[in-house]
Amino acid sequence: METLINKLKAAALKMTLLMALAAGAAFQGCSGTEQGNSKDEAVSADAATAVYVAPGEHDELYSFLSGGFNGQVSVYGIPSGRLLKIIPVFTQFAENGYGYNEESKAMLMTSHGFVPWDDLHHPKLSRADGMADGRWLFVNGNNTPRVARVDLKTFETVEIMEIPNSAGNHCSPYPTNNNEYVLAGTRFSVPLDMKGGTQDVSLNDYKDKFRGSISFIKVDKEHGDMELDFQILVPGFDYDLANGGKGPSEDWVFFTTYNTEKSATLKELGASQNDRDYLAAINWKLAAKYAAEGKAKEMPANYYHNKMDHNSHIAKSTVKKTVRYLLPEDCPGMMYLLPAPKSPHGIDVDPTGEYMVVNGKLASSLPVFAFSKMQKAIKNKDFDGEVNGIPVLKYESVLAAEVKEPGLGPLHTEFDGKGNAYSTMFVSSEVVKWSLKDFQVKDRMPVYYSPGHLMIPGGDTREPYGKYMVVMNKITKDRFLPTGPELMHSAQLIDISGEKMKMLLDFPTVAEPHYAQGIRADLVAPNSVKFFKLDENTHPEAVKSEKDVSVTRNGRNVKINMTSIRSHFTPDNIEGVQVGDTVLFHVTNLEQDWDVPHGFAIMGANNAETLIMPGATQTLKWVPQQAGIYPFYCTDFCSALHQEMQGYVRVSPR
Ligand code: CUK
Ligand code: CUA
Repeated sequence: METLINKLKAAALKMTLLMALAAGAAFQGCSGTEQGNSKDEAVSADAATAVYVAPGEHDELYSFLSGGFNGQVSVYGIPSGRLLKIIPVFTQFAENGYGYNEESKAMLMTSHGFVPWDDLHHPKLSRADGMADGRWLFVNGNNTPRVARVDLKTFETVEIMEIPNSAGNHCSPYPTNNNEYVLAGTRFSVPLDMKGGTQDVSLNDYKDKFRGSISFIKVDKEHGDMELDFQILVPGFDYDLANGGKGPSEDWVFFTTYNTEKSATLKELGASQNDRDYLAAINWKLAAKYAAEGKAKEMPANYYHNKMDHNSHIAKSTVKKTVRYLLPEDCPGMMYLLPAPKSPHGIDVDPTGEYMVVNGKLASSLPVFAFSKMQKAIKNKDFDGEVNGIPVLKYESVLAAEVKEPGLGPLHTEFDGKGNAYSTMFVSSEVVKWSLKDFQVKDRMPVYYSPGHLMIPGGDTREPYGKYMVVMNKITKDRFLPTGPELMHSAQLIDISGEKMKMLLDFPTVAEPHYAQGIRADLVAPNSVKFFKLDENTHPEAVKSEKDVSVTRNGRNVKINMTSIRSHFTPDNIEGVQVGDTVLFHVTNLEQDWDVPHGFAIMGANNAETLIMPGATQTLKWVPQQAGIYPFYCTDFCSALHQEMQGYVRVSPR
């Protein structure tokens, strides 16, 4: 009887959670905050001082927030919340011509053609010895599976690699503790027969013919260049999120999974078939060993790898035609499944590497697995069946503890390095602080509203910087002045240095942030490039002196190799262009000084504008349609004579 009541209670709670998750915003009332009452009693009295960075002063930390469906990364100073830069990654960006000028277009090429949009969720800083090293930022493109690398010397996207055998590159990218690999897992499983090519497979064959993939991307130690080494073709679940181990667990990476029923429709999520899904544990070091020892086979593939050259600043695409793969059933000891609450979201490993927190968004408790127990269970073969030859470990044998009543809808957890964990509760709209010592809840802080990820700078590393926490909310309601039907997305800064959390600041974000990374400013700022050296510019169309400029015709193509320097273009009067010519303006910015880009824009061009960094060369392509005089000008205010930085092209009838 007792158990029946408990079961009913559990079922009722699950329904409430499901309804709440589905209702989303409508459920906000449960945060206990009246809508429209944006004054928050939890705001610390000294909040203003804590976030005040005086004019001319610099922030203590950089934070890199994903832009979600705008395909960009935005950079904020912490604690001020000041927006410092927007870095376009999977999107064209008019501000600096990325994806518009001829040099950068190849960055956005894929096997599906030019795809200048993606859904960017997870920035991850490169690592050295388990700590963020401030060299590169890896990010995922969810929609057309891609992994990109941003160079933090220039804050530019320098590499984008498409991921084959993937659809919805969500549990991605995860650098191992010394960037040995960046791992990328597919969300949707895909039809695979290991022969490659497009497959016309019925969705009725989902169970038998679909598989997921975990990609192992090698990273060059010195330059960061990526290379897809091999993939593990895993059972056909949906893979949601991942995180790597540390210390004792550093050879492992963990993935949350759902749809372990392997069904092509999730419509019956409420009437769940399986009560549990899995946490997949993969020994990446062993996988690399298997691959190196010849266990990996090769299959046809078709994916683009785009790189921006350091010196010419020209992006080039290489099309790759094969990929190596491992099957877990052939690789004993490489992969295990740990039973997890149904449809878990984030998986987060604590700084010591002992605890794996599974954020079961539908569960009423937060299970914490112990790595030492996992190892013991593997050793003792404490198995509870298998899936596709992969052993399933017994829940009780790997469980360290369940955090009781943490809140509703746990999504993500980070750590402060002082023995505490902080979890976001999407439904009850709060951050909950709990202890890794006794697994008891210690504090709660309402946030506005429905938090997704949270980020403590270094909170995913060996040694977090446990002073601040940034919480990224899914819904903004009432925090800022209204801006039409859609409000700015929002993040909140919370002081976590004391026993109680203190609310410090709201700041609007550029589109929807999912995850973020934070790092001490002194690990990035000193390496920031001030300008590109003109004598290292290897662009084939660069002109390094005004006396070398030229206008050359070759059939219907006209090439204009020109220069810009405060405050003129050379040449600035251009004749000899005819209607229908393909005109390439190769503009070299001769400046050798910090922060002196020049813009170049010409009337009527559809890729109308670009911005050329000092020392670099960029190309704008133009096919004039009408005869006439076309002014061009510099778009970036560069000196008192900026307005005079202009010229004309005469386009004659043909
Ligand atoms: S996900 Cu968005 S809140 Cu794509 Cu990391 Cu969890
Ligand atoms: Cu150059 Cu304005």
